[in-house]
Amino acid sequence: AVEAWYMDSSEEGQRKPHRRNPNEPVSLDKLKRLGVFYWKLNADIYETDPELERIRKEQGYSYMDIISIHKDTLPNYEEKLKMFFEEHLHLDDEIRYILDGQAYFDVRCEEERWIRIAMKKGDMITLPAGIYHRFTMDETNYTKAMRLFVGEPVWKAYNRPADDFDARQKYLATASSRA
Ligand code: KMT
Ligand code: NI
Repeated sequence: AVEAWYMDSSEEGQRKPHRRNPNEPVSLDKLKRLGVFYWKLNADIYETDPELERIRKEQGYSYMDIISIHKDTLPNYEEKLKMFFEEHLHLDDEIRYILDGQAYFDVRCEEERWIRIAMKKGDMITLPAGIYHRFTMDETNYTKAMRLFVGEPVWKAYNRPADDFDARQKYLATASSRA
């Protein structure tokens, strides 16, 4: 399964793991209660994978594209990474499937602590609409990810504070009912 942990409080070096000492792991169950869902797939066969097909059908993930994040492949690399690492939310779910390489997704828990989720090849995750989160490369500086979306994609990110959106209020209401 995917590994997640509460982050330490240091702001230095976003690509470092930032584990606490001792490490404070976060379970998949805890992630579920925050509305974060996880699947493990075989990324070697993503082009023909019936399991991926099934998830896409069930969840209505009609749209998909593939983004390769590396300084030589992504236009405006540094600028984009800076944007991705700003704490933000979206009005729709953010669905990512790591096809190669690795990276971190950080999500805020209900107590405002950062949880770091170490995403590796074969890991697929959905972050619910309205959850505050951010993204960073790790020290390997390479990842290739499938981006999925229900219907026409909307990539717009709202940096914190963005508490007045319906999506945020709905998220807070459902997260507290799951707790
Ligand atoms: C986002 O909105 O946080 C992102 O799109 C992260 C980069 S996609 C691997
Ligand atoms: Ni995002």
